[in-house]
Amino acid sequence: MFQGPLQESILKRAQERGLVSIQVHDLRSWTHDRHHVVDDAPYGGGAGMVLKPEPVFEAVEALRSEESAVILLSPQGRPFTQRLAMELAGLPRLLLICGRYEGFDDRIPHGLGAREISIGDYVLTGGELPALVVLDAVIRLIPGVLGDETSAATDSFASGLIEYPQYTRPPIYRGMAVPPVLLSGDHQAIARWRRKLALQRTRERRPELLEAASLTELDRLLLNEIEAEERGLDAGAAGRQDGSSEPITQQARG
Ligand code: JFE
Repeated sequence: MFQGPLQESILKRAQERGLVSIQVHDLRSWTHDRHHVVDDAPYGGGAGMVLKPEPVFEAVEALRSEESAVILLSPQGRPFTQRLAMELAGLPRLLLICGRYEGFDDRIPHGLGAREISIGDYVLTGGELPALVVLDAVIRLIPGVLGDETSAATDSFASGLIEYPQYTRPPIYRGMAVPPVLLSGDHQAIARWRRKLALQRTRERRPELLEAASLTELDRLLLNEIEAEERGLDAGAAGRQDGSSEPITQQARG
């Protein structure tokens, strides 16, 4: 499950450049029985099996150093966010524990002082894919991993809003036009349009982000324009003052 994602593209290059070092271990190496059993039935009954504490404690004790932050991937964890990715990117060493079955003995996170992290409110079959998601989000924040031209500081969520829509050539594709303001060369008008679209999309798709964002005077003005357009007041005109256009054919908005 790990070799594919870790041996491709940016994560591969980051390792080759010595910017990060990743070791994958098999929990079964820390069992003592003939069949390398790492699961057992839950106390109290119920369906499914649970990850046993002994192999996990022995593995973590063998692998952790003073500087290791121990992380357990779990649907019951704290939400993984860009903020948490940035925090983890500042730590010297992470030890990610991936379970299987229907969960793990709760003495594992407690006894190891592990931070339980969830990558989202859906249930996967194990912690491997969540661990890869965390690795990917964290590693790309390590200085030198992305090209110098790319700044993780300008990513979605860095501003607290989701990003404005982007376009590339051709200017018209299958009847869908690139908003003319982007071809105008008017950098101030482009910046205003982008900010407005970021606000509009955030309002439509992630209103809770808009509540938490710190908005400028211009943002309030742009939101007023968006709300006026939505109410159908001044229909058309308000939307075109900023250089956006009516679509040639139906075009998804925001
Ligand atoms: C494991 C499973 C039913 C676990 C622990 C280990 N965000 C996120 N979704 N799914 C996971 C994380 C995840 C992480 C580790 C995992 C799922 N499972 C399956 C099934 C209850 C569970 O509670 C086993």
